[in-house]
Amino acid sequence: MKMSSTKDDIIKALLLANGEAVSGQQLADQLGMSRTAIWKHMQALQEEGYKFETVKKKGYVLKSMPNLLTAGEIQSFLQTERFGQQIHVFDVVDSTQIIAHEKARNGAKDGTVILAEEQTLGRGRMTRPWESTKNKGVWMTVIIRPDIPPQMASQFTLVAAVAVTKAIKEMSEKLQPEIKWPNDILIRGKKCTGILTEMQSEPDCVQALLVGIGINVNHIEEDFSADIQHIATSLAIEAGEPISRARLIANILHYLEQYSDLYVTQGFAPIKEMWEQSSCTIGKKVEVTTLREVFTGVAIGINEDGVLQVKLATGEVRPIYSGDIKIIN
Ligand code: BT5
Repeated sequence: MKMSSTKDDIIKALLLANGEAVSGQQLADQLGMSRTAIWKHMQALQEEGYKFETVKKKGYVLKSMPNLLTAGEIQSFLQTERFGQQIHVFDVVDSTQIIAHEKARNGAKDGTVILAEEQTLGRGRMTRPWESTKNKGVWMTVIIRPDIPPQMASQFTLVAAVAVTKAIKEMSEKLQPEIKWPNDILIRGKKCTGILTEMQSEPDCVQALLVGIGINVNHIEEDFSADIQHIATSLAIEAGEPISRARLIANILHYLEQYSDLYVTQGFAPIKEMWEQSSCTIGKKVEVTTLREVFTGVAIGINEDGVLQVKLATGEVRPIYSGDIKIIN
């Protein structure tokens, strides 16, 4: 992991000071340690690429940060009660889903976040690979412990899609994300986000949901492999400017907490409405690929369980529980 929590707390305090100097003594009092200990942490932070100005008799002002994710920076933007109170940031992992499964089994709290700068075995649905370029994206798993039966878990993908769409929209007016059923977020027809929900459960109750969110944030086109260049895009490409990953993550956690709670207390109806408003699927002719067959029809909506309804030429309406769709027009 990249940072100890004391260093995170120092960065958070300096960020919250908004350009004003914070003295070594203030930091020492706030964190319950000696000024010498604070000074040592400041040295270590400088070695990691943080730049400070020292204002005489006043203290430290944070001038710039390395372009790396830190729990402290994310937490300085957080407006949540539970989500993101615990954030673990790794340099390289196989998959944040694997780490999250381990942490969940060991009792990680509701809203714990696992983030990595790079994944070597990032995964999509049905063990498809998920390309996770170093330092460019948000590769994150959120451990959620909702009080729901296992059959309500799959709707969490849609809850997360609504939360991420809302958070992305707030990063720049130029970003107009749309949801493609069930788990893709597209901008101008190209995929910028994929969501993967996994679960640990007893027969009648969910122990933990592992909501994996992969977002291409600051990629330029060459950062994508030839395999996906024609289907993938990043927020920076679409907005025409770099996007702060830390702000985006804090924003996502805000809406994810809010909409998870909404779903648990009020059921799927309010989520369904928001999902349909952001969807680019409804009313479109689609080609549906399930494990068993491929067919075309018109996507007419999702039902109260989040199951896609596709109307065939014969007039029959078929429920699609899982699978992939391609929008034809
Ligand atoms: C998804 O699967 O879209 C779910 C992706 C979830 C990734 C997150 S990252 C954090 C967490 N840790 C993980 O290991 N996973 C989660 P699916 O609908 O099956 O789409 C997979 C397909 O998307 C691949 O077959 C490629 O065609 C395409 N793809 C792969 N990497 C991509 C990328 N970076 N951007 C856009 N498309 C990509």
